[in-house]
Amino acid sequence: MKTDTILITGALGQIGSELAEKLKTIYGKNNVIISDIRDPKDVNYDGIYEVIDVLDVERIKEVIHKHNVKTVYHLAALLSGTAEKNPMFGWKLNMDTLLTFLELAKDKIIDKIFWPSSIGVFGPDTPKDNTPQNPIQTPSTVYGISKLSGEYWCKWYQQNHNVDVRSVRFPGLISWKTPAGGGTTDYAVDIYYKAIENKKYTCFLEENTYLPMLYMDDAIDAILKLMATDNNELNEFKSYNLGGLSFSPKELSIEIKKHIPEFEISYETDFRQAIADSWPSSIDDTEAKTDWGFEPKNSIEKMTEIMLTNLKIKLNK
Ligand code: AKB
Repeated sequence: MKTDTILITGALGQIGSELAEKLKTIYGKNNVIISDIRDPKDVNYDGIYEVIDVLDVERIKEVIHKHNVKTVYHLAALLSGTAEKNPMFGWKLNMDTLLTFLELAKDKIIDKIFWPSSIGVFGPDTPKDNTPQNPIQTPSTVYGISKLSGEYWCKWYQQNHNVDVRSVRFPGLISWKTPAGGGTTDYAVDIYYKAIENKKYTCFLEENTYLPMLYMDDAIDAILKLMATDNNELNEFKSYNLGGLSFSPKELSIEIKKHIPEFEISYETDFRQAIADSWPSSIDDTEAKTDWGFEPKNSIEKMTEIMLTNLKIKLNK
């Protein structure tokens, strides 16, 4: 009999590349199938890689059948900046593909789904500080509209078809292994690369724009904890608020200067400033803490030290 396996979509992205390594150590290399749209010859991965265009439902079914996939971490998506520039494709990619996996779970072809939502579900009318789990939500970006609609779809499939789907609202994620791509919070990753390479960085957000952020290890830990929680302990579907950190570009630059005193930051805002202005500054994640033990461990100080140490090695500096 074939063993049940895990499939990660968008696995070569910022979250997927780190999640795959972690899942491999838990479930074994042959039980974690990673997929992305990139040609295998451009992929350096120790394990099973399948090319999947997530809009191709037949190809998804083929891979699921081939490997007896039972759990899917569906990470493929366009982030806020990219979706705003390509709204129809952003909507199609973010919505159609989630519905594909929800349908597969409804039809009992797969058992369980993890799907990330985002702080993008909040909007200009949402309280900005310590944003609660269920405030007014008026997203003003294509990304936010797609994530909020996705949350409602997850809830509908859970209520009407008993689909086991779990979700968190990620804030900006910071990591050194794989660069972020297409988001509004990406400055908080780019800044470290530029600080090491050029000792200066031009930020596309204003100096006092506070946004919620989380170091990647805490994000991966959150995914694993939520997915390991017994279904009976979780009430009706909710995409859990995750906070962790809250800082501005200016605060982050001060932290970097402690390690690289010559580092200089300047500011040239672009369209992403309006997106950031519509999002919360900090998040109330009490429900994630009480329901399944979310416990972020990294401060801005610790994260900066880890980022700079590892990026210096990675960039050979
Ligand atoms: C983005 O900036 O689009 C993402 C997010 C907060 O969901 N990092």
